[in-house]
Amino acid sequence: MRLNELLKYNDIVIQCHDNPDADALASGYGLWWYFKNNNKKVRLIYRGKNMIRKSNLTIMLDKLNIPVSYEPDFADVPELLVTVDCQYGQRNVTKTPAKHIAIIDHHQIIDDFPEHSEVKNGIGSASTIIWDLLKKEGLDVNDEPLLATALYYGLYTDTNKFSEISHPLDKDMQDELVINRSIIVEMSNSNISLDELKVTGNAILNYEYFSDHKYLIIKSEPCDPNILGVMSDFSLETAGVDVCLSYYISQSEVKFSVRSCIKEVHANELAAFLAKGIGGGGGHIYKAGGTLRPEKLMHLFPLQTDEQYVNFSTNILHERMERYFDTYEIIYAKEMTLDASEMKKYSKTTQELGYVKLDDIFPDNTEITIRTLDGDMDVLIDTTTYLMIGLAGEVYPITENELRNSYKTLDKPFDKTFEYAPSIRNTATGKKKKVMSFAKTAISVGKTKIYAKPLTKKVKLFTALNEERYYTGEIGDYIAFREDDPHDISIIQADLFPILYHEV
Ligand SMILES: [Mn+2]
Repeated sequence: MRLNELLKYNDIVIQCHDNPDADALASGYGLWWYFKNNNKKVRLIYRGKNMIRKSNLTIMLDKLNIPVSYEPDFADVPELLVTVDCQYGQRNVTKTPAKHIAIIDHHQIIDDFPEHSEVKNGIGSASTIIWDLLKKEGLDVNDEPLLATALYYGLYTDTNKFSEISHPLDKDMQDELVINRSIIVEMSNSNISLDELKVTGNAILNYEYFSDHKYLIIKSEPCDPNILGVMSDFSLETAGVDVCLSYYISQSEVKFSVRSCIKEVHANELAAFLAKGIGGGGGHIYKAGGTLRPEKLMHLFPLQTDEQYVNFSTNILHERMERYFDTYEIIYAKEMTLDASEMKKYSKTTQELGYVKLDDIFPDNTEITIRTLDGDMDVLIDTTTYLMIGLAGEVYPITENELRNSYKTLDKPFDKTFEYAPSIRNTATGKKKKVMSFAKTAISVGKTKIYAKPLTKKVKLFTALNEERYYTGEIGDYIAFREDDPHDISIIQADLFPILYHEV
């Protein structure tokens, strides 16, 4: 959806979810600003039983001039109603009748969409979606410093102080916003009330420890989701604790936060596992979080009473935590080899990839950050380093020698579109360039053969080159090693394998 599609309406109401959080307020504010600039009659409201009381939010309303009003008894029927950070008809947003409905949200899709909607599941905050939509209309929110600060705080609070960010668009916004830092500091230091401090203490007191896999489960009363991160960060410092899950169950959702301090467990992967099919989860290697949706849980189990809902949610988290550690096998490629007798021999199929000469983009010796859908990567530019761009937009550095040995390079541009086009930022100056405009085509000519087989169990692979960070292979993906080097083990995605290799 483009925001300008909504300009055909004149009487517009933007509604946050009940008990609005910083992200709902910030994204609503961004949208309000857009309509105001376009001379529309626009109101920003929230409804429900409770007026905003949390100290960080009252500071936010006051210092950032958020033009929101509390309208528990709202009776007008606007021409257009936009719900932000929530979806019309869901139980966390009081129903407001309107002639037309739009929704802008970053939560799991559960219902049919109204005529106008922008719902992006993998994004860290609704603020990011608004920021992106405003950008597409050619607007720069940095022209309005208080708005920029609000959007930043929306993402900050929705991702546990940025620690649970996983989408590159979130990182782009975090980098590009010019904010009032002292207001952010003030808000984030009024985040916990004295009551919540007690909630934190009580939750930690009642931890459950599972010694077989050294993890801790902490159940809290419903609280600000950020407090879950506080609990698990603190508890992870305990000796003998490698992984920590903290969670609460509220009417509208189950929120959880995951921490890991061992290289064999990536918190983001565990979070995705816990929420698979019943919500969403993600973040970073060490810190991650997620949500389970009651509507999704109900598909698995008919939840009639609140007690059933609470018990079922509790059980499913416990059961998945326990099961997680049995779902995979760990391979340390430096010390291990695979049994070739169960594998078939393949050779690489000729294909077109992209390559980029890095010192075409920034001068020799520049430190850069390459941003892709899979994450950020820091690289120091030198005259012999190239970047390869794979079929799915994945990016990896390669030396000039490797490039010459395995590929035939052409002068032809490599023009492909990906969900998120990789970008390169000069780490020191912040100057950003699009990778694709420098990319040319390379044709693979590799003659090396591999042995490969599809995985029947999930694998965590520490390659010989990267002993610190594992690659995950799901069931159906291929595990392979090079005929000329049995320790050069790799994983190839199920959908890419038939494109990249053919049996010999
Ligand atoms: Mn949100």
